[in-house]
Amino acid sequence: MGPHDFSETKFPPIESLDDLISELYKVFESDHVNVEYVKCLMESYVSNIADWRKFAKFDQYRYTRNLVDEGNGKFNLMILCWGEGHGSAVHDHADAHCFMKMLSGTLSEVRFSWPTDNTKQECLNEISRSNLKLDEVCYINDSLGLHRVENPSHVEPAVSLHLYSPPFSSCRMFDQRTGHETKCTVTFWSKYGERTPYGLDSSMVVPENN
Ligand code: CSS
Ligand code: FE2
Repeated sequence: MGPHDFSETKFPPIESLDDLISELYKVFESDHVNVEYVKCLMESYVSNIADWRKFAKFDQYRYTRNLVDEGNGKFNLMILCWGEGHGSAVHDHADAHCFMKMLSGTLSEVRFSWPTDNTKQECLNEISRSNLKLDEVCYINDSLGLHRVENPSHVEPAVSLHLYSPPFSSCRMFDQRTGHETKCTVTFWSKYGERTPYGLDSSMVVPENN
C-alpha cells in the first residue's frame, strides 16, 4: 500500500464540515499524525459555504484568523479570510503540522529555506511557488521550510481552512530581504463565530519588547 492509497483503510464519507471535525478528533486522539491521511480527509470534504459562512469574517486591511474548533487541545482548526491582495509575512510554524485547504478562491504559497547564517544579512532563498485551488490541501512543517501565503487576486477574496497540531500562539516571522527574524503572537479575529474583543485583532502581532 503506497502512501496515498487508503483503500485498505476505513475511509468515512465526509459530507459536511462537522463530519470532517468529528473525524479529525478521532485521528488526533493518537499522538502519531499520519500526514497523508489527514490531507486525504481534508481533501475529501467538498467546500460548502453554508457550513462555514458564520466563521468567515473579513477585515478591510489584512487577513483574519477565525477559530472554529480547539480539537480537544490536540489541534486548532481555523478559517482564514483573505481580502483582495492580502498576504502573510514569511513565517515558520512553531514545530507544528500545518494543513491548509482552500474553501473559496485561490491562494499562492511561496516557500523559502531557513536562513543559514544569522550573522549575515542575506535574502531568503525561494524553494517553490504554487497556487492552491478550491478544495486542494497543502502541508508544511518547519523541516520543509518557511512560507508566505497571499491572495494574488485583485477581484476575488479567498477563504482557507487551517489545521495546526499541536496548537500554537506564537511563531516567528522573517524579513525576506535580510533573513532577520522576529517573534510574533498570533491572534484570533473571532472565535466560534463571535468577534473577539477589540484590540486583539491583528493576525500576527509583533510584541512591543521585541
Ligand atoms: N500560518 C499563518 C497562515 S499561513 S499557513 C497563520 O496562521 O496566520
Ligand atoms: Fe503558514
